[in-house]
Amino acid sequence: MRFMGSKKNIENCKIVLRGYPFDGTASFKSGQRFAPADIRLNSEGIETYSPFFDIDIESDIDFFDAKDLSLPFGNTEKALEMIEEDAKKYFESGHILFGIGGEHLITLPLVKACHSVYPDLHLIHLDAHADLRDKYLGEKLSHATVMRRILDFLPTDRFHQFFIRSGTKEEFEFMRKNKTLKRNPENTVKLIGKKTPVYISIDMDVLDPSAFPGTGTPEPGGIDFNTLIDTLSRFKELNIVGIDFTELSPDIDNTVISTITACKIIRECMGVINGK
Ligand SMILES: [Mn+2]
Repeated sequence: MRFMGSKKNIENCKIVLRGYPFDGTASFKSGQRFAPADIRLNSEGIETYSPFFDIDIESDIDFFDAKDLSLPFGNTEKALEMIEEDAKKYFESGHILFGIGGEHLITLPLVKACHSVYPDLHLIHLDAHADLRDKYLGEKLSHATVMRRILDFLPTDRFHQFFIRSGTKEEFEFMRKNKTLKRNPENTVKLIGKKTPVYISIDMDVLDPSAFPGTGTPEPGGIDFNTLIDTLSRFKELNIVGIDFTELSPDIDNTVISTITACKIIRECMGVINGK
């Protein structure tokens, strides 16, 4: 089964998958714009049944494939505006938006749109990189500044980072000062509670490059696949209203292992947000 291309009707589906093929600020290796198409193609290669969550995404999960949003190249601000506007209509209609990047900057308009509908939103951020620079290469809008831009409107006590292992001294000082880097997912779940709306952003380079080489800025010392799934499963009780998956750059890994891993994580994420 291909994830995307389902014939279901959007009105009957709680979850909407949407591709955002944008890599306009990728500063090292790019190609993240090709991820949604490659994920569609390779989702055929995995089972629809998840033994971990005991769900079959074909029969047990109602998700709608809204395909990709066509975005302009060379105009970052315009692309971000379009993503925000597009995402807002799904949040306003009560859907859980599952955004497929694209580079990590797409998370800024997605969280902005989500926050406009859910003002008490919390954000969980899984990544190798802190993404807390104020500017990167002179730019305020970058994959390396995305979380800092989100903190322009989201209070730091509603921001929870996991597995960060790379950043500047200033970024690590920021995380220490504001206590944004968390170690225990269960404590975060207790803190947030079961009713408060939550958005989860997953940068795939959170995985070790040995498990996920197909990404633009690989960072050694990462977690393995099972640790990621185990961590995500702890968030099952939360009221997840949005989730994104970013930074797969399929052409960097011609073994296709990274794309298949992406497909499996997306399937398991459906288990995490199932029924909410
Ligand atoms: Mn990253």
